[in-house]
Amino acid sequence: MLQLGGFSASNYYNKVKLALLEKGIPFEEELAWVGEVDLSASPLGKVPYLRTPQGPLCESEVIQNYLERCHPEHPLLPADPYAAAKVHELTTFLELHLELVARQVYPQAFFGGQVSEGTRAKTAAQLEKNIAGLARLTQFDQPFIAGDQFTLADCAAVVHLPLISGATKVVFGRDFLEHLPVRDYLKRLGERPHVQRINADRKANTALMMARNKK
Ligand SMILES: N[C@@H](CCC(=O)N[C@@H](CS)C(=O)NCC(=O)O)C(=O)O
Repeated sequence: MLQLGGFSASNYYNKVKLALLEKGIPFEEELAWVGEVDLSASPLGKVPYLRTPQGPLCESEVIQNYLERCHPEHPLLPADPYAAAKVHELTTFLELHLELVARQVYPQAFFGGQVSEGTRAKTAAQLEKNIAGLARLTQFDQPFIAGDQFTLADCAAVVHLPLISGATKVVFGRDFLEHLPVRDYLKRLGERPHVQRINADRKANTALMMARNKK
């Protein structure tokens, strides 16, 4: 049985958990908080990681690709190579150019910290530019982010976009995604039972994480 390591408040953990659920692959969850991760499974202590019968794997994109190859039934990638590359392009774009940029202000947005004015200004400028770029890749007007099929890019978008909206709202007083139909997209995706499960688990685990951090 596959074991997914990490915790359900993590967006990258949830990206993989959603793919496992949508593909119908049986798995167990191995709770590992930041700072308590088995470094032989994830050398930088990041989550998620996956324990497979052959050994561990880290990096959510790598794990998703492994799952796709091992379980071609219920595919989350189109068969056409170009269409599949467009799915990866969306995920890569979302993570490198939006999520990792917004992450600079998460300490202030979500963890009661403060980031410098320089970091805030740089993050705001980069995000504005990169969100305009995202809007050239997808209009969010199709049922799913890459077209008419639920794909791995939706597993990423549905967990990363709310964080980018939330972080920009708290730190800059404005949701930087508000001019795109992202809310409608997330509402549509939120009708899926597995997305509902991810969100419920995230809320419960976030409460647990907050309680732990207070101790
Ligand atoms: N590129 C990694 C990112 C994973 C990541 O940054 N996870 C966060 C939790 S959302 C984490 O483990 N942070 C702890 C750390 O970086 O030390 C992936 O796709 O799996």
